[in-house]
Amino acid sequence: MLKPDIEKILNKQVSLEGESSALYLSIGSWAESKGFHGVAEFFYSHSEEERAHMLKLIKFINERGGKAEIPAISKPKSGFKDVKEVFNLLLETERENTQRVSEIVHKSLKAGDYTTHNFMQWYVTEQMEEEALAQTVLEKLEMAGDSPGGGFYLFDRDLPGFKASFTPDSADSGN
Ligand code: OFO
Repeated sequence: MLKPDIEKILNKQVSLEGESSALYLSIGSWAESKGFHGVAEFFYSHSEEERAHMLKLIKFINERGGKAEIPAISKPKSGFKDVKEVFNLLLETERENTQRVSEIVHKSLKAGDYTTHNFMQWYVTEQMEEEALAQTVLEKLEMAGDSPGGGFYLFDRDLPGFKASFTPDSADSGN
Protein backbone atom coordinates (compact mmCIF):
# COMPACT_ATOMS: atom_id res chain seq x y z
CA MET A 1 0.00 0.00 0.00
CA LEU A 2 1.34 3.39 -0.96
CA LYS A 3 1.90 5.95 1.77
CA PRO A 4 -0.07 9.15 1.08
CA ASP A 5 3.02 11.35 0.67
CA ILE A 6 4.57 8.92 -1.82
CA GLU A 7 1.27 8.67 -3.69
CA LYS A 8 1.21 12.46 -3.85
CA ILE A 9 4.69 12.87 -5.36
CA LEU A 10 4.05 10.02 -7.80
CA ASN A 11 0.89 11.77 -8.94
CA LYS A 12 2.87 14.98 -9.32
CA GLN A 13 5.21 13.07 -11.58
CA VAL A 14 2.23 11.80 -13.62
CA SER A 15 1.39 15.44 -14.22
CA LEU A 16 4.97 16.35 -15.16
CA GLU A 17 5.23 13.52 -17.66
CA GLY A 18 1.93 14.68 -19.16
CA GLU A 19 3.17 18.25 -19.41
CA SER A 20 6.40 17.12 -21.06
CA SER A 21 4.39 15.09 -23.53
CA ALA A 22 2.22 18.12 -24.37
CA LEU A 23 5.24 20.40 -24.73
CA TYR A 24 6.98 18.00 -27.12
CA LEU A 25 3.78 17.61 -29.11
CA SER A 26 3.62 21.38 -29.42
CA ILE A 27 7.26 21.56 -30.54
CA GLY A 28 6.65 18.76 -33.05
CA SER A 29 3.70 20.62 -34.49
CA TRP A 30 5.71 23.85 -34.71
CA ALA A 31 8.57 22.04 -36.48
CA GLU A 32 6.20 20.38 -38.92
CA SER A 33 4.64 23.73 -39.79
CA LYS A 34 8.13 25.07 -40.55
CA GLY A 35 8.96 22.12 -42.81
CA PHE A 36 11.51 20.62 -40.38
CA HIS A 37 10.17 17.12 -40.79
CA GLY A 38 12.97 15.28 -39.00
CA VAL A 39 12.72 17.57 -35.98
CA ALA A 40 8.93 17.11 -36.01
CA GLU A 41 9.23 13.33 -36.06
CA PHE A 42 11.80 13.48 -33.25
CA PHE A 43 9.46 15.46 -31.00
CA TYR A 44 6.29 13.55 -31.92
CA SER A 45 8.02 10.35 -30.95
CA HIS A 46 9.41 11.92 -27.76
CA SER A 47 5.92 13.10 -26.89
CA GLU A 48 4.64 9.53 -27.22
CA GLU A 49 7.43 8.31 -24.94
CA GLU A 50 6.53 10.80 -22.24
CA ARG A 51 2.90 9.72 -22.48
CA ALA A 52 4.03 6.11 -22.01
CA HIS A 53 6.03 7.18 -18.94
CA MET A 54 2.90 8.82 -17.56
CA LEU A 55 0.86 5.65 -18.14
CA LYS A 56 3.52 3.48 -16.50
CA LEU A 57 3.26 5.65 -13.37
CA ILE A 58 -0.55 5.59 -13.42
CA LYS A 59 -0.57 1.79 -13.51
CA PHE A 60 2.02 1.55 -10.75
CA ILE A 61 0.06 3.87 -8.43
CA ASN A 62 -3.18 1.93 -8.99
CA GLU A 63 -1.52 -1.47 -8.64
CA ARG A 64 -0.09 -0.41 -5.28
CA GLY A 65 -3.51 0.47 -3.91
CA GLY A 66 -3.26 4.19 -4.58
CA LYS A 67 -5.41 6.33 -6.80
CA ALA A 68 -3.81 7.79 -9.90
CA GLU A 69 -5.00 11.30 -10.67
CA ILE A 70 -5.38 12.16 -14.34
CA PRO A 71 -4.08 15.72 -14.57
CA ALA A 72 -5.38 18.69 -16.46
CA ILE A 73 -2.63 19.59 -18.88
CA SER A 74 -1.95 23.28 -19.17
CA LYS A 75 -1.46 24.78 -22.62
CA PRO A 76 2.18 24.28 -23.58
CA LYS A 77 4.45 26.94 -25.05
CA SER A 78 3.81 27.08 -28.77
CA GLY A 79 5.91 29.81 -30.41
CA PHE A 80 9.62 29.14 -30.87
CA LYS A 81 12.45 31.21 -32.30
CA ASP A 82 14.42 28.46 -33.95
CA VAL A 83 15.49 24.83 -33.74
CA LYS A 84 18.26 25.62 -31.29
CA GLU A 85 15.73 27.04 -28.87
CA VAL A 86 13.61 23.89 -28.94
CA PHE A 87 16.54 21.59 -28.25
CA ASN A 88 17.70 23.83 -25.41
CA LEU A 89 14.16 23.61 -24.07
CA LEU A 90 14.30 19.83 -24.37
CA LEU A 91 17.52 19.70 -22.37
CA GLU A 92 16.22 22.10 -19.73
CA THR A 93 12.94 20.14 -19.38
CA GLU A 94 14.74 16.81 -19.10
CA ARG A 95 17.10 18.22 -16.46
CA GLU A 96 14.13 19.41 -14.43
CA ASN A 97 12.47 16.00 -14.79
CA THR A 98 15.66 14.29 -13.65
CA GLN A 99 15.60 16.49 -10.56
CA ARG A 100 11.98 15.49 -9.82
CA VAL A 101 12.76 11.80 -10.34
CA SER A 102 15.73 12.07 -7.96
CA GLU A 103 13.45 13.60 -5.32
CA ILE A 104 11.05 10.65 -5.57
CA VAL A 105 13.96 8.21 -5.30
CA HIS A 106 15.24 10.05 -2.24
CA LYS A 107 11.84 10.30 -0.53
CA SER A 108 10.85 6.70 -1.20
CA LEU A 109 14.11 5.45 0.27
CA LYS A 110 13.66 7.68 3.31
CA ALA A 111 10.12 6.34 3.74
CA GLY A 112 11.34 2.74 3.51
CA ASP A 113 9.25 2.22 0.36
CA TYR A 114 11.67 -0.03 -1.46
CA THR A 115 9.11 -1.05 -4.08
CA THR A 116 8.73 2.53 -5.28
CA HIS A 117 12.46 3.05 -4.94
CA ASN A 118 13.06 0.03 -7.15
CA PHE A 119 10.35 1.04 -9.65
CA MET A 120 11.86 4.52 -10.02
CA GLN A 121 15.26 3.16 -11.06
CA TRP A 122 13.84 2.69 -14.56
CA TYR A 123 13.12 6.46 -14.66
CA VAL A 124 16.61 7.26 -13.39
CA THR A 125 18.13 5.36 -16.33
CA GLU A 126 15.64 6.84 -18.78
CA GLN A 127 16.42 10.39 -17.65
CA MET A 128 20.15 9.79 -17.95
CA GLU A 129 19.64 8.64 -21.54
CA GLU A 130 17.31 11.50 -22.42
CA GLU A 131 19.64 14.16 -21.06
CA ALA A 132 22.53 12.60 -22.99
CA LEU A 133 20.41 12.51 -26.14
CA ALA A 134 19.40 16.18 -25.84
CA GLN A 135 23.01 17.20 -25.18
CA THR A 136 24.30 15.19 -28.15
CA VAL A 137 21.67 16.54 -30.52
CA LEU A 138 22.56 20.10 -29.46
CA GLU A 139 26.21 19.40 -30.26
CA LYS A 140 25.25 18.00 -33.66
CA LEU A 141 23.08 21.04 -34.31
CA GLU A 142 25.97 23.30 -33.41
CA MET A 143 28.12 21.53 -36.02
CA ALA A 144 25.39 21.62 -38.65
CA GLY A 145 24.32 25.24 -38.12
CA ASP A 146 20.61 25.93 -37.70
CA SER A 147 19.88 27.76 -40.93
CA PRO A 148 17.59 25.80 -43.26
CA GLY A 149 20.21 24.67 -45.75
CA GLY A 150 23.52 22.78 -46.02
CA GLY A 151 24.38 20.92 -42.82
CA PHE A 152 20.98 21.55 -41.35
CA TYR A 153 19.30 19.67 -44.18
CA LEU A 154 21.31 16.56 -43.29
CA PHE A 155 20.76 17.11 -39.55
CA ASP A 156 16.99 17.24 -40.06
CA ARG A 157 16.96 14.27 -42.43
CA ASP A 158 19.03 12.01 -40.15
CA LEU A 159 17.58 13.03 -36.78
CA PRO A 160 14.77 10.44 -36.42
CA GLY A 161 17.15 7.58 -37.24
CA PHE A 162 19.73 8.97 -34.82
CA LYS A 163 17.15 9.13 -32.05
CA ALA A 164 15.95 5.59 -32.71
CA SER A 165 19.46 4.16 -32.47
CA PHE A 166 20.74 6.37 -29.66
CA THR A 167 22.21 4.98 -26.49
CA PRO A 168 24.55 7.11 -24.35
CA ASP A 169 27.47 4.86 -25.39
CA SER A 170 26.76 5.57 -29.07
CA ALA A 171 27.13 9.34 -28.57
CA ASP A 172 30.77 9.42 -29.63
CA SER A 173 30.69 6.68 -32.23
CA GLY A 174 29.59 8.89 -35.10
CA ASN A 175 26.03 7.46 -35.24
FE1 OFO B 1 9.73 10.86 -18.93
O1 OFO B 1 11.38 10.79 -19.62
FE2 OFO B 1 12.06 12.49 -19.87
O2 OFO B 1 11.10 13.47 -18.94
